[in-house]
Amino acid sequence: MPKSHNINPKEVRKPQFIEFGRIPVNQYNRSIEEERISFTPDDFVRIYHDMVIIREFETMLNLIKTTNEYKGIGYNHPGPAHLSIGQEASAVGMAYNLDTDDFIFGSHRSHGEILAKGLSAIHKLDEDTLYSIMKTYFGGGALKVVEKRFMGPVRELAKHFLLYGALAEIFARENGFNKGLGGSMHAFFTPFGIYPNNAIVGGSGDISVGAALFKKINRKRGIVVCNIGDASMGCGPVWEGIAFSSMDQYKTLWEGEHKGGLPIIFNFMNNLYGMGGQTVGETMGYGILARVGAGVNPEMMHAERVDGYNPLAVIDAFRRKKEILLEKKGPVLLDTLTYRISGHSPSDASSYRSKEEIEAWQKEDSIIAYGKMLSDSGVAKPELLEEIRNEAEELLTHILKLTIDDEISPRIDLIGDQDGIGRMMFSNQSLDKMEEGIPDVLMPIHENPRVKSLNNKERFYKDKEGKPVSKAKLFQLRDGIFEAVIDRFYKDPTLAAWGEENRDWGGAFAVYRGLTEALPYHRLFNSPISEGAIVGTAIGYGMCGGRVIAEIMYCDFLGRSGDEVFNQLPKWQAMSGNILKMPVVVRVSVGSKYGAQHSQDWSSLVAHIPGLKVVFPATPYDAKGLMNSALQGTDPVIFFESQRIYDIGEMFHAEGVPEGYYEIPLGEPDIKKSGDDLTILTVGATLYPALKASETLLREYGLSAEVIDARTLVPFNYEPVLKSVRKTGKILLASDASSRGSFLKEMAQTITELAFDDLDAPPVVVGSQNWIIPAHEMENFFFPQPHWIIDAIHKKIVPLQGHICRIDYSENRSLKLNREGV
Ligand SMILES: Cc1ncc(C[n+]2csc(CCOP(=O)(O)OP(=O)(O)O)c2C)c(N)n1
Ligand SMILES: [Mg+2]
Repeated sequence: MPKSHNINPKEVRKPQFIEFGRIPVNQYNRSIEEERISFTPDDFVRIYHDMVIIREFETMLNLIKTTNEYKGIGYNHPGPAHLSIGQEASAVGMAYNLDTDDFIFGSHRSHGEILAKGLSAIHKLDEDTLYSIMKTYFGGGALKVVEKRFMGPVRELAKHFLLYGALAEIFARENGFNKGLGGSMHAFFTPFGIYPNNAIVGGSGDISVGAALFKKINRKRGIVVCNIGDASMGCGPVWEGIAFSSMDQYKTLWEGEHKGGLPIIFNFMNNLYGMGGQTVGETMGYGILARVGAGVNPEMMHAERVDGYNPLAVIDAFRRKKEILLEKKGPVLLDTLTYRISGHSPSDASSYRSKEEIEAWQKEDSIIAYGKMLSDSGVAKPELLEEIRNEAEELLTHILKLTIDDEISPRIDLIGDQDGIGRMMFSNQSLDKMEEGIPDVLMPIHENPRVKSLNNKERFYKDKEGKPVSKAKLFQLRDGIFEAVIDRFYKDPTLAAWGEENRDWGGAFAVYRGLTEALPYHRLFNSPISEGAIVGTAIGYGMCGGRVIAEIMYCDFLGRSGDEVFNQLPKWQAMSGNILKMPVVVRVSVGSKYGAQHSQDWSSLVAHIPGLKVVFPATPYDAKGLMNSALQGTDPVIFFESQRIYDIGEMFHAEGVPEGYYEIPLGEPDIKKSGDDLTILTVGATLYPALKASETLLREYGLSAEVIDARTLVPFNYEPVLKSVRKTGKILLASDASSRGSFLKEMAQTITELAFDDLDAPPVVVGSQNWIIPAHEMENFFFPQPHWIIDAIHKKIVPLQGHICRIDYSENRSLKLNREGV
């Protein structure tokens, strides 16, 4: 179904000029007097108060880090503390107009933003809601600690709770907002709309766009603010996130209430440095960061530079920008100019900037300057401001004492419970849908053309007479995946899918053909060629509570989403202390025929990373059942599909692939052919060469091989494999991954440990060569072939009578190849 946007050559070939509009820079110039219509005296003072709390919190941390002491209280904190002393006005200004429905994401330097947003939420929530949040969060552990020692109004109590929860998180205590598993650079508290902060520079750049998508697709209230540093403008995920957030399709193709721009502000906390690199004059070339917005879209992202040293200027900007987002005219770029007086980290010797520069900014210190504005205008007497500062010191002293007391604030118990963190890696839930509701679809499922055509397909590879079914009539592996996917789209209203060529094209390999007819744009759409953001946005969408299928067109492109797949997707469930779930399935297609950069099986790389489930089906029956399980779960699943077998029919279940719903639990290997003399364990498409090898072994050498299809790499139940090995005493493992560092080696090692006494020979791994993948015509020299398996058995496991090896599996060659690094 082509889009109706015809591109007219007469139009686009016309000569013209691109005109840029003006980008405001530090245009705010109102006095306190003029602002009195927008703020009460209490509001003005609260802004001061919030800045002071943040300053004192970080001053305390700075002293703890540099002198191991604050107000005579000693403590050693070996972990990180990236302070934002100097940046308080930016944080408070940012949070002032945000509601708890508005989500903020941040960076490694986000303590100030957490506290600012928390204080803003405490001010806005009614007391009952506030108390109930504190009481129910992780069973009220943190509340009990602060409540026992403070009798006062709920909002004041909530301040104690906020400071204690944040500090306990930084000091890795169980009462921390994330059970101490996130720490300084990752801490967050979702009930106040504070979403993950990210130790990877620019990491929030695409994740936050996923949160904005979640709001838009699921009609949720609120906006998203992505707080990141100026130097993160050099990061791929930030550019990709911006591209993703500013796609034309939101305004041109999405329909009804879903039409319009994404509700997101990229708020660059522009302190002019990235560690020691100066972003103006050295490491970037934008001059004024806000300029970048000009190139992104005709609206120039409504970009603006705002003076982040004046809280009122930032509040004003956020008020105006939030309106733009609510009018569905996002995204917005804000360049919030500020300065970090503290070092990048407490060990920073500030060798990259002059003393004069720091002193000049200190002279303009926002807390002093704003305090002066309040006292000069008569809004607050200097004594009141002093009292606020003194109270902040007292409060922080109190909170510090509570937090560092091992009795009051212990760490999670890893002696009594060795697997305490391990259990948090996955949420392991089984949910039909992430939310109640009626899914947005365009037609009843039975009217879908692909669904109808699948009704007429043969669900087993042979017909009743035992003849192979033609490809045109065959229910293929790709059809199994399709059935699981479309079924879930009709069950779970939150499910959305995106990736390159996901829509009109029908998926690059025809897995999604038929979905375009079934689904509106907001549930299935083409993404930019931004593999980082394809996964990153899925992460943001998932952590907000939506289920998503992201697609990476070729496994080789996983490299482009390395940070998202290795650092973000697997970690947020545990780093949140299990507050977050991650119902994200990443479909990854493993290619062939296209050479070195389009044919790699990188399942081993992914299986190495704790926190990911890794699936690699090889049959239509398994593909459907495993996809159903992946989509029923709440954990991140990397779902590998081999392009070599997308069109294969079901060969193992004579009754064919069921039309209805069924699940195959993740982690259960499957015996595809039973045998007594030798076990062959395969991953992915290598099942088929292994089966061929097993036929030859029986025919020519009288050896009966048991062929087991791993189906899943992580998790993995070794029992069926061990049972087989106990019977056969021998095992060979085969997959298309290059053999060095392959996950098969991990499996071989585990099998050796668990079944050493039952083995007649060491487990043998047959993987692909440690080469580039050559052209299709030479692929047989790269990927495991049936005769490689037989040669390896002969040479390394059991001599086969009369067998002559074609492959040199000698020890000498193995030593030589390893010596050469091949
Ligand atoms: C991907 C990545 N590269 C490098 C680092 C090391 N690092 C931590 S903070 C930082 C500077 C970031 O500057 P900016 O984004 O402007 O934020 P700021 O520290 O100024 O708040 C660097 C290079 C990192 N954490 N992540
Ligand atoms: Mg910076």
